[in-house]
Amino acid sequence: MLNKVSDIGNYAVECAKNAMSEKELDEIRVRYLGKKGKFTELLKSLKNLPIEERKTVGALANKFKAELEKVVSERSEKILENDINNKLKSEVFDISFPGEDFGFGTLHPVTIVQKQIEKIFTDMGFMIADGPECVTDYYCFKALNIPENHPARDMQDTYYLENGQLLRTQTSAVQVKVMEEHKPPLKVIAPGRCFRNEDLDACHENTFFQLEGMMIDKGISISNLIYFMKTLLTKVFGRDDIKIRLRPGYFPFVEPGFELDLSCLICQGKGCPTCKQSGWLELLPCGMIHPNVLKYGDIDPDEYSGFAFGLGLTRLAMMKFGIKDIRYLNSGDLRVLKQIHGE
Ligand code: FA5
Repeated sequence: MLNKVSDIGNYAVECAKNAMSEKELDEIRVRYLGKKGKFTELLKSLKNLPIEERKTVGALANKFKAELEKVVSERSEKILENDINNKLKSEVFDISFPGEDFGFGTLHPVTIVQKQIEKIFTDMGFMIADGPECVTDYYCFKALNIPENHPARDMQDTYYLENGQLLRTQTSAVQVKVMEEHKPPLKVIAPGRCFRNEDLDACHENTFFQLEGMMIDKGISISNLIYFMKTLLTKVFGRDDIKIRLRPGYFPFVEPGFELDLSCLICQGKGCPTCKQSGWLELLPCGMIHPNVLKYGDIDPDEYSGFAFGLGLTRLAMMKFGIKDIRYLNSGDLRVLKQIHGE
């Protein structure tokens, strides 16, 4: 009986030592150590042996059982280690391989031009003001010398809100607010989004950007206005051969008022859908601030004068980047927007 136990034990231990996989080890576990395994059966059959033999055979069987358990557990660890090493060897990790493309974004064309103009004006000592997009009638119209029922209100189709306010139709809505908070000498620009209930076409959107500018001090004249407008356009386009025309323009908040048009850079002034075949694009209305507006801002018009302008920022971005239709800019179509980069 002792020989039988030794043979089974040695064979089982040898099998466990040579097992090549977890599956093979499991089979050995079940065959020798399981509920119906050979060692379990052997220990059960001890009761049929004489007492002396029962002790020696039992001790030997328990010794092999313990040894087998130990060998199975050690072999299991070794098999796991081999598996990991083999996997590491087969999975080559190339640290020079290019990473995954996360698709970095770019600045929106209007933002690119806005930042450029902010730099131009802050370099000349202007500050940047910010105003809300929802404003009261007072700041958007009344304080700009446009009383209720004034026909000039029809020039801009306004979105009115249920709370009695409105979506600003022009960045000029910041003018009097700034005058209330800062006193001359005053040099300020205020870029921002405007809203008008427009019929859309290649150069009209219902949501677009303007950039307001204002300078108030003693003795400010039209010469100052023309100097800053010229500097603005020359620096934005990086050349001084841009063709412009200045003509009288009516805005109740300036006197005199001008329309500054840009020769269309899409068709070089020949006429195209972007400029409605006229060869010119309305871009930069401006003028000398009306004395009534200064009074609304609590600034004495007998002591101070100033100029103001309302640049069509979205249209300027179109001209700078050769974008033929304004509707591309709000379309969210990344195929269009990704083609445009800043300097
Ligand atoms: C105004 O909004 C005046 N507040 C400008 C101003 C400011 C005049 C200070 C005098 C002194 P206008 O409605 O013309 O003016 O708009 C100014 C510019 O905004 C236009 O020349 C044009 O370039 C741009 N613009 C106006 N409406 C739209 C629109 N629907 N879509 C895109 N750009 C527009």
